[in-house]
Amino acid sequence: MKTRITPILAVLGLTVSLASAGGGRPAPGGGGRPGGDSSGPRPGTPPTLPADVLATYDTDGDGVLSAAEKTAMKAAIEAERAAKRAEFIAKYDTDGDGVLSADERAAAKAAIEAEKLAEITAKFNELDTDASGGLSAEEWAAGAPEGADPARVTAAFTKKDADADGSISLEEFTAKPAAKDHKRPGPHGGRR
Ligand SMILES: [Ca+2]
Ligand SMILES: [Ca+2]
Ligand SMILES: [Ca+2]
Repeated sequence: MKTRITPILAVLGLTVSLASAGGGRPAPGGGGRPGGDSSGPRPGTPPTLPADVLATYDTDGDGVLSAAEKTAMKAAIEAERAAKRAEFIAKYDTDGDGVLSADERAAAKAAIEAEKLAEITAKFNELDTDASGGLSAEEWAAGAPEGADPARVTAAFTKKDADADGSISLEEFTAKPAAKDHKRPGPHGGRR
């Protein structure tokens, strides 16, 4: 289920970046990992790059990305993002003026939410094998990923079953998980 939602989240992320792109470009090169380059002696397998990425951008085939290859990769990724952004805008730019107005953005968000809800509902119906309109603990467990820790599956069921009637309704199923991580006021203030 996680994997199904991820692409949508990616789109949502795009929405967010669109929102921030309205005023100006997002800070270039910000964030990233502290420490920069991976200087660890790890022959053959750079930890951060999947083989297909390497295959695509390691143009001289020496197995590592040179600075120039990295630059090309960044440019390619940026171009891809721009293309996706353009596609996204084109999709939701209903008045065709080339930009997303607040209304259009809201519509885009609603459409994405609706899509997400439809997907979650489909998943729910898939799990609700007896079509009772609720997920029993058994139905829930049957939908758990193979090899999942039963205790955790049960715990997740209990958590989802907000009214504790032993069945997860569609409403309970689609409800956003309650924010459970209270920020503990740690003794070591915020680090920058
Ligand atoms: Ca528009
Ligand atoms: Ca059921
Ligand atoms: Ca319930």
